[in-house]
Amino acid sequence: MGVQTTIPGTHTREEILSQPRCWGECLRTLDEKDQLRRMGTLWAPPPDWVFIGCGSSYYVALAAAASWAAVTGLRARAVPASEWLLFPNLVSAGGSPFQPVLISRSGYTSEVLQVARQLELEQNRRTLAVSCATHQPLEEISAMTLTLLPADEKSMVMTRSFTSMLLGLQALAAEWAHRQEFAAALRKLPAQFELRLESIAQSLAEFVQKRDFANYVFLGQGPYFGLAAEAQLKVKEMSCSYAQSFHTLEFRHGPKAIVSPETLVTFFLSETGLEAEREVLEEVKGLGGTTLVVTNRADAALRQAADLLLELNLEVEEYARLAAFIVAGQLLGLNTGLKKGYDPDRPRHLSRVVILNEHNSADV
Ligand code: F1P
Repeated sequence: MGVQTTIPGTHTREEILSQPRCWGECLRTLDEKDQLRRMGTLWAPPPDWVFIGCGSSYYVALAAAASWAAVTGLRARAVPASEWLLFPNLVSAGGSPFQPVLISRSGYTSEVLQVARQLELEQNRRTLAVSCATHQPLEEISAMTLTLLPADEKSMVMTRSFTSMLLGLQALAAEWAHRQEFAAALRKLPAQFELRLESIAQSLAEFVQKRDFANYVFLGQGPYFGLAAEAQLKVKEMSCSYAQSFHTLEFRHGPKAIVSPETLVTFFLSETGLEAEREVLEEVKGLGGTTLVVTNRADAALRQAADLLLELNLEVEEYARLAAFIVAGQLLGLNTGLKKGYDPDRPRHLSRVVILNEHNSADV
């Protein structure tokens, strides 16, 4: 066991708190290099978009696909790279033309590279890629790569790479659909969230110090479901706690049996589905659960039902706020891991990239 060289969680904390600055840097770089406009002129937009990744990058794909459909009006879905490899007929059923987008912070993940090679080399399909690294295999295989270098991390777990790749894909959607007002909203987000981040980080740290939980549930609908999935992964990776995610209203259909005061149920509340989601929140509170509510604006009823309320108060449209919402899940994982004596910079059992070799069954 090497000598501990830094305070546990140092890199991860710095990377989480650097996100507003990082987002601004990534978006400015894309604009200065005119990368989005060039990507937008590559080829005619096909009718169906498929976003592909693994782990956190698959959850980027979930949030990016929801954003893509909302911003462009085109069909968009997310698929784990392993599904593409093991069940190709399920994911490309119907044979209609589609645009694959491959998402990988490192550009080295074996399953993503296998899909990229199959699509580009065997099926002669042009792929788009998004990554936080350069001079890596995915960039060499894909027709064009959106590279967000300021977002790369020293840490194992993905935090600013997750939000920056989501923002990069949302900015590409705005470019592709000529949605100038949405493009402008994305560029306003960093400065607005910078003003809120410190108080959110402080509230979460204090809350985690005061309370202990046996398990964690994260709920979200629409584009927030990908964020709920990412939040449960952050808490698992950084604190080795039991965490799950569901579509908010799905929680009623059985999983709510788990609710107790030791269950922390986090709601990523949408604007679009607020009234229906609020009812689940009040039901969980009535069952004795502990609630963490992440919302853009809160009314008296939400304040009443939340054991911890994180109100973002951002002056940008709903889909432009998604990157800011997930930060609460990142900070919950970090603080919980530190409290439990783990080092979030060195999560148990994990590697920064999953490289499969000839002995791994997924190596198809
Ligand atoms: C994907 C990934 C991460 C996970 C861990 C292992 O990496 O599964 O989501 O947190 O770091 O790798 P990448 O393809 O985005 O580089």
